[in-house]
Amino acid sequence: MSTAKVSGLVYQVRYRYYRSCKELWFRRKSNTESLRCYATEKMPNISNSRKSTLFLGIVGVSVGAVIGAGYSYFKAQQPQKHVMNPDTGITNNIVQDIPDIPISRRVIGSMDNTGLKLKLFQYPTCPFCCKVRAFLDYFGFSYDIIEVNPVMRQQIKWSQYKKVPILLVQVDNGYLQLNDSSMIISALTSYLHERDQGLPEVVKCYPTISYTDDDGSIKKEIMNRYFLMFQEDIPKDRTKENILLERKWRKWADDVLVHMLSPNVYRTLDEAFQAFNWFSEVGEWDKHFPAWERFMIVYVGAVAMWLISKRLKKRHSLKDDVRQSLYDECNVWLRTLKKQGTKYLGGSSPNLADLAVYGVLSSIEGCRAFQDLQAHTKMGGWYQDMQQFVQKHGGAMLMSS
Ligand SMILES: N[C@@H](CCC(=O)N[C@@H](CS)C(=O)NCC(=O)O)C(=O)O
Repeated sequence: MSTAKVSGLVYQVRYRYYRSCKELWFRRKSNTESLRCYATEKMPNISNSRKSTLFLGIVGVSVGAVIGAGYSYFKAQQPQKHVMNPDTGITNNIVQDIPDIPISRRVIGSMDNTGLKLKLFQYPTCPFCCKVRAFLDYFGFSYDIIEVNPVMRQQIKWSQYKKVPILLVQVDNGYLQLNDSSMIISALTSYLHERDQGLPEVVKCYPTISYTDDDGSIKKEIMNRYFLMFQEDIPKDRTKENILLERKWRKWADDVLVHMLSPNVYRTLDEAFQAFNWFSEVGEWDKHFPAWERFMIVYVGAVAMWLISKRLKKRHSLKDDVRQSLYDECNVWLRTLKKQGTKYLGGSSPNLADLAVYGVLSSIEGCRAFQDLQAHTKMGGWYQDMQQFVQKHGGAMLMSS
């Protein structure tokens, strides 16, 4: 890669990184409102020296108040402290000591010519994991799957990041750890377009930062996770507009559509048990976990999720009839496609937003909520076409380009 290309990329990354940081900075309210000035109408009759002491005192207090107010105002305008997370920050997060965890399943993409050795730690029906699998399958990657026990999570004990999906990419000195579904998808897509850089270089474009939230808690955020990193020009088959649109709807899948799922899937205890039994079936939990563990996951998981889903319904302001909220959001998606006049958001073939929406919905495919969705909306036709595309590795031509 030429120096010009590298500096172009570095500039883009810096620009996007600082811009994203800026969005995270929270400003505290100014407390200058609390300052008031009081004046007495008439000075009491007191001696000159006492008068000058009083005068000096008043001047001192006023100057102090002005400086204090100025300082508070200045501080209030400053961004909250944010720090690069040393574990998953700008330097690649390489893990060396991964215990020997048995692989649950191996997926072979016959056209995969990347040479990447990928391990996906997942729950089979987690919407974020389904999104990553939809992406990997569509583009025809080969990868190993490791099923994680969702209650004990012993398969990811080695990781500081405690959510799934986690993708490990084998590198010379260990494994490069990629956390977060959207970051995984953006990094791998960028890599497919710019292979001469190497994945570790691409991953540097997605640093993690920590920041203090309004409530004082420490939060972490992966920068640029919806951004594709092209070194110079955008690819010939893309326009700036469709890149922006794709990004917008990828975010929608994570921020809106995903929140429709739990209240619908765990709407009643009966539906929650039915859902967990389906999870057990697709994840082949009978093969990967001992019977007592499976029994515990299904029973503890179903009751816990049924209870939690009530809170999630409130938190995300779903309607009393939660199904209606799910139908409404899917209709928003269908109307967008109709307005654009194309079968997929990507045009005649899917883009990353189509894959995200499909991936999220595929996580509830065996649940009653999904049957109801098909019966009450026109989502079924689009979904089945997407499924064909993904299962037939419709995007694998990018492997050969
Ligand atoms: N932003 C993350 C969210 C991942 C996430 O929340 N995963 C859930 C499973 S669906 C999780 O692992 N939760 C923690 C847990 O199960 O203990 C992503 O897109 O990958």
